[in-house]
Amino acid sequence: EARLNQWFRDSKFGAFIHFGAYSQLAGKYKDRVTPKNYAEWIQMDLEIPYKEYRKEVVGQFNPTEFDAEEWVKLFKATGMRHVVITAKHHEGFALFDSACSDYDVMDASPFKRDIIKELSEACHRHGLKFGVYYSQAKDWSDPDSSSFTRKGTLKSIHPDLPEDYKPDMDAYIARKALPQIEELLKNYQIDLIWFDTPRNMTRERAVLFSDAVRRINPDCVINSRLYTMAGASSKQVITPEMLEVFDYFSLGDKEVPPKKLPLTTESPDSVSSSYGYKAHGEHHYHSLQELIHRLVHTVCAGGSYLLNCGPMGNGKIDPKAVELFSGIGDWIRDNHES
Ligand code: JFZ
Repeated sequence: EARLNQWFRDSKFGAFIHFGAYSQLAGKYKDRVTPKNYAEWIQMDLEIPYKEYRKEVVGQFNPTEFDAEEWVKLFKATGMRHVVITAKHHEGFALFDSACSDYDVMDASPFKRDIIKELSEACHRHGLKFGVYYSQAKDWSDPDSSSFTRKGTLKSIHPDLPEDYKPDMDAYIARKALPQIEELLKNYQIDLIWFDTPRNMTRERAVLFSDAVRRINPDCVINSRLYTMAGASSKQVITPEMLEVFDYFSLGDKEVPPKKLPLTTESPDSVSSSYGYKAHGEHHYHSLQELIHRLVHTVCAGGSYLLNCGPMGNGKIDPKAVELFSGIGDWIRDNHES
């Protein structure tokens, strides 16, 4: 019997894309290099105030060489069958045309092209399934989101707030996260939604999202990070109530799906030590051999492998990532029995 997520279980190999205003910084902002691995975390790790980031980074986001056709041809040649792109990462800037927030590609950046529209259409034209990553709890542009975990960061990123400001996560969800999920599901053909880092997500909050997704698009696949990082951490257990909410588990980086899980499992990974494009500071690419090993390891354990590349600020995928993707595609073709 075919299940809701049959296509996903058959896919086994997808492209993950971390693309946002941070991509153009590549790990460095005004001579300051991000101290951590992930280049997409630069605003938080360097504590760049929201107003400054909006003006200096989002206001400069102009990936004029972005070509959805070219990306999709590379993903197909790599042997990938689905694509998941960051529609909104923790920085809060949306790569699609959003009516409920002006912190989006149409209103806050000079680019003014709907990246989610162009990429989703190119994917469907070429027979690839299309999914969006959406950071439902963390949003550094919104003081009410569940973002400011490190002491002092609410104050440094939003300096105009009163000293005793108390974030109201439900207000953020009602005002932005939930309406944007509804917009994405209504305005684009979305096969999968990849929630992430569910800080302070309660069951009630998670159900708001899953109900909205199911109402608009009953067949959409939903990942476990809507509600829990169980699976990503071996210490957490999976309870039956979690199973109602989503369809599959996103495991931690480099993990093999545990055999006992009843659900479809997936391992996100990146071609390098960062998800967002990085050219400064601590950074290394994995070898082709290592990536093929991880792909085989994950798929042979029954899971799906979601391999990330972070396109550059101009919209091109960097040559090293292209080389690694192409190498994987060659390896799959060489080993395919037809
Ligand atoms: C999260 C994000 O914070 C990060 O920027 C990126 O989008 C990544 C795919 O997801 O980071 C995580 C979350 C969980 C693990 C690793 C990175 N984990 O459990 O191993």
